[in-house]
This record gives sequence, structure tokens and C-alpha cells, in this order.
Amino acid sequence: MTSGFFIAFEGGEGAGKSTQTELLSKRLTGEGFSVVVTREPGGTLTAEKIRSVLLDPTITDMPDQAEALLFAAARADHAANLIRPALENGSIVICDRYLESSVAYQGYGRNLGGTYIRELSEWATQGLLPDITVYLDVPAQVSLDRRKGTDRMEIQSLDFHMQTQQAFRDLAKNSQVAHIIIDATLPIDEIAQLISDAVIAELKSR
Ligand code: T5A
Repeated sequence: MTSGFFIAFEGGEGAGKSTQTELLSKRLTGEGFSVVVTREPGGTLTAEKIRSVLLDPTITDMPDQAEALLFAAARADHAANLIRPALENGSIVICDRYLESSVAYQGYGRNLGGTYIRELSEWATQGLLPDITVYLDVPAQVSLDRRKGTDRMEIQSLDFHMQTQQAFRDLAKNSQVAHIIIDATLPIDEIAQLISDAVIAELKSR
């Protein structure tokens, strides 16, 4: 059993997840909550080391299966060593990407199978799911225009990113986890207000 509250942010490249996780953290901290901001892949020593392999653009021959297992391995460590302990301490955990990124990118983008990839992550995290997911919906072309770098995932084709975007949209509509769906082409401040209003309402209703 956990006593904190787990918020995941999902969406394509450059959707504004890092921007919005920081803004939500400031707002919730201002309201007096204890907040932990983290990201995937990453968040712990082991998971950050795995991240550097996963995003290394000089690695051009990684099999899709190895990629999927590395994302799941990073998530297993992150869930066990950071997210679950923070929730048990009563904190709000805000995570920039989580399980749905694997379903969208590895399950659909890489065609490894959404159900299989979900089950792999659920096994890796011993069933740790967010209380709520904020999905920032942004067209794939806008994503690519906003991108900052050229990491191993970002350099995939527009088709790949369109497939992941459709998968994210389907997940947001059909998931059993509550989703706040936001048009990520709106101005940054407007998005921040929509998210904090929805999250605070959810926290008050608990
Ligand atoms: N991945 C990840 C998988 O394949 N499987 C998995 O299981 C997981 C967890 C992670 C990569 O790994 C993949 C997905 C990714 O390809 P990353 O660096 O963490 O790599 O990638 P992103 O999460 O995409 O990080 P980005 O920093 O690229 O995107 P963000 O965080 O969504 O966007 P942000 O906030 O940095 O903003 C990007 C730019 O857009 C502007 C910002 O100012 C910034 O310049 N911006 C806006 N501009 C206009 N209007 C708005 N509303 C804007 N919001 C932000």
C-alpha cells in the first residue's frame, strides 16, 4: 500500500513534459505538498546509466528487443528505488514519462506488441501504476520541430513518431488509469493552469 500520489506525464517528443512537470511541481510545492520530480528513462543511478545507453545515437545496431528490455530494466530500478519509497513517505511523485511511453514506442513504434510490452513493465514494476496520467497531445510534426537534440530515439522517422502519437491517443482514451488530456499546442501558461486545476481537484476529491 502507498500513501502518496503518483502523476505520470506522457506524450511525444517536445510535447512540453519537462516544462510542465516543473511548473506543476512549483504549484504543488507552493500549496504545501511534498513533491518529488523524476523522469524516465532515469531517476536513479542505475536507470540514468541505462538511459545513456538507450539514447546514445552512435549505437545503431541495438535490437528492438534489447531496447524494450533496457527500458523495462531502468523502470524496475526506478520504481523500486525511487518512486515506491517516495510514495510510501507520502510524497507526490511527478514522473516525466512512464509505462505508456514503452507501450507507445516499443509496443507500437517498434511493433513489439502493446499488450506484451505493458505486461513486461507491469512485471518489472510489480504492478506500480500512476494514480493519474497527464497526456500532452501534440502533432508528430510539431514534436519534431520542437526537438532539442538528436538522441537515438529522436532521430527515428516521422512515420515512427506518428505511430507512437496514435498509440498515445488510443491509450489516453481507453486506459483504466485516469487521464487528463491536454492540447499541447496551447500556450505554456494556459496548459500549466489546466493541469494544476485538474490535479488539485483530483487531490481534493481523494
Ligand atoms: N522512450 C522513453 C521510449 O522509447 N520508451 C520508454 O519507455 C521511455 C520512458 C526519452 C526518449 O526515450 C523514449 C522517448 C524519448 O524519445 P527524452 O530526452 O526524455 O528522451 O525525451 P522527451 O521526453 O521527448 O524530452 P523532450 O525534452 O524532448 O520533450 P518534453 O520534455 O516533452 O518537452 P520540453 O518541455 O523540454 O519542451 C521542448 C521545447 O518545446 C518548448 C519548450 O520551451 C522547449 O523549447 N515548448 C513549447 N513551445 C510552444 N508551446 C508550448 N506549449 C510548449 N511547451 C514546450
